[in-house]
Amino acid sequence: MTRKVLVTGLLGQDGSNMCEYLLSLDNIKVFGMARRLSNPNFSNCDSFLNHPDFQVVFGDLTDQYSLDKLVQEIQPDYFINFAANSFVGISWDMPLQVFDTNALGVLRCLESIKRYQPKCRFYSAGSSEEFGDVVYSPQDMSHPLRPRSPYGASKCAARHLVKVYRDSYNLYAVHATLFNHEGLKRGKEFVTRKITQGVAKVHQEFFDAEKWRQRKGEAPTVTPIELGNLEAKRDWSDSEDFVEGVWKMLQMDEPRDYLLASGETHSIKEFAERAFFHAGIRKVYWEGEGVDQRLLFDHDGHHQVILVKVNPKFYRPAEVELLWGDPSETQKVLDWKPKFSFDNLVERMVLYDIDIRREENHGKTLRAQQM
Ligand code: G4F
Repeated sequence: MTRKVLVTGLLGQDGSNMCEYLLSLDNIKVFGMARRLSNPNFSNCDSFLNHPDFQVVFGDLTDQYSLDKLVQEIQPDYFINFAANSFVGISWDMPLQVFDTNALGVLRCLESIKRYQPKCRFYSAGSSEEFGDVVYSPQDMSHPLRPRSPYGASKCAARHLVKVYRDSYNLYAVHATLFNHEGLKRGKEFVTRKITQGVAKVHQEFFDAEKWRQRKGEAPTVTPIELGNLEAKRDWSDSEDFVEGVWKMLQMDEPRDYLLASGETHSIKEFAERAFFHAGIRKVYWEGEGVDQRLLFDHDGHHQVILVKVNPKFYRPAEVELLWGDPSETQKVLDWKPKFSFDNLVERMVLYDIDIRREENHGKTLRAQQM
């Protein structure tokens, strides 16, 4: 029998990866929900937009009516909520919008399911930001909730609401605490993509043959990547691994909460070093302290090239300094194992961004030749 799955957050990284994954399975009809924007960007959905078992639907987590209508019309067997305002940094600037989408949005989904499709299995995307100011490492499912941002608080509220609805109405509702997860569709406002796009730019500047010839004996001019807190540590995985884990959660007999993580933690500095490494820029070193820290490369043994520097405008009002998850219990229960390591992830993202830049540049050169 064909199962119907409603996936929200279609245009984002996780929503589109989830749709792609589900469409690789048999007997599943996927409804991808997007907001009605004046200029929506469907580029993350290129690979499946025309799939016969896929349909775009429009709705908004801040509009109960739109959710009710979709649930009544589709009668989904599964409702996977990946829609959110997912950028922690912006949550201090628009806390009400973030709370409305991330917390009340989950409440609206639960209400629609309770009223119109109580047999539907619901997934709510939780976050390691719920742990915030951590008291032990690695963090497991029992770690207390100590959010540090309006975003983290909104995810804690969603977590409580899922449990309340599960207990009160016997809904199959799951909230999973997902640690950081990245990939080729990651938005450029997040630190990993900002770094890999920045590295690709530096790579191009370094190896641009034209410029190189003109600069005999000089250090190449490159655009340093400007970052905030370099010491923060994150537990990074690949979103493609996580969507598979999420689907497994919804196949279990009983609903409960879960935690997905890699089980490793790395600093922003380490991410940047590995990213330059995979771009072939290897003998790099850090100099300075605090806001004066810089990642450097010695060109020809004596010209210092700045690759990364600190810009305090990227500091947050309150920081989560360390996230490091313990996925062992979830891995065992779900029989789930990630395919990508930290280093695979960095390498994939960097090489992908280098390729994109090459293609863009090739396009520019062709256009210039045609003029
Ligand atoms: O990449 P980030 O913006 O991700 P963050 O805040 O950890 O949140 C991500 O993971 C959460 C799960 O833990 C998700 F719930 C959430 O939706 C999102 O996917 O920042 C990572 C770290 C922070 O400590 C930040 O202060 O990088 C630090 N950082 C340093 N410089 C920077 C920058 N972050 C950004 N975005 N830009 C910078 O220039």
